[in-house]
Amino acid sequence: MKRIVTIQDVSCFGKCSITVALPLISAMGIECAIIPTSVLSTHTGGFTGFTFRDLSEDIPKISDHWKKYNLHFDCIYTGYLGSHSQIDHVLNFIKDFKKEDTLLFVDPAMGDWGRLYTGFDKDFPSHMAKLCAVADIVVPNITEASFILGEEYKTSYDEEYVHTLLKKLCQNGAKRAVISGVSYESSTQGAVLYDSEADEFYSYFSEHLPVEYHGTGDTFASVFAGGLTRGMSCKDALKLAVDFTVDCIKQTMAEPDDHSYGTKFEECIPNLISRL
Ligand code: PXL
Repeated sequence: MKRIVTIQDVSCFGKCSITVALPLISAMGIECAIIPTSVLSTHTGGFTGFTFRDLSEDIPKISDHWKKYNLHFDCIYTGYLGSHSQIDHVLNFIKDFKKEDTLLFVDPAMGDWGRLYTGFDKDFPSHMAKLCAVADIVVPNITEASFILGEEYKTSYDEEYVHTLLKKLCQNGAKRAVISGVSYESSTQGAVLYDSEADEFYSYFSEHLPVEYHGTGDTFASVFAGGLTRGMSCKDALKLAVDFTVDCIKQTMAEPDDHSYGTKFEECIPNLISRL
């Protein structure tokens, strides 16, 4: 059985980060260990007055304990990290636990719609860039890619802009880069991949739905990381992750209650399993 450790926050209500990654990765038949980096009462989008408990100090302690048991991970998947020091702790964890056969999958979750999420200062992206530099695969959205690279954020762009961002993400050190939430025309949205070793691009698009729900980036990243860890090709894993994310969005749209804090991904899990 394959094993992933995911390192990101616990948002107690709101469906993102660990509360999305853990059920999806488990459903994909992969053991999922976790390192919670902070505990928030809700995620930071659409809620005010949320609590934030920083668990940075626990990261090296958990790591030291695990070293005694020689734990092996097929994939280290990092997501939202709430402070500069958490990034430093994660870099140390990687030194100790990334082996030759460990995939380092980095989702630099820190912003969307051209803005950083509440709580991040302007220096945070350059710190996150250090983690992206050591990744086997890095999966930002357009906002995150532009912040990491210090490039202009554009709401309307063409393939050349996206390809340039992808190449620059690999020049920063990542072996492969994927940008999610790419939309060249209003009716389609998807993800674009660049593999620096093969010098090859691949894109996969699905429908662009006129809604925004929290946690869709985490849904995409969890299924993509899961697919790669199961040994799927990068293209197949990317396709699965895009299709599943769209499936979750459609499922959420189908019921008219206000559910913008997260998607109804749970109801789509049987569809995910049927495609493995
Ligand atoms: O989905 C990304 C995410 C993860 N964790 C926290 C967040 C967000 C996005 O807003 O606030 C705490």
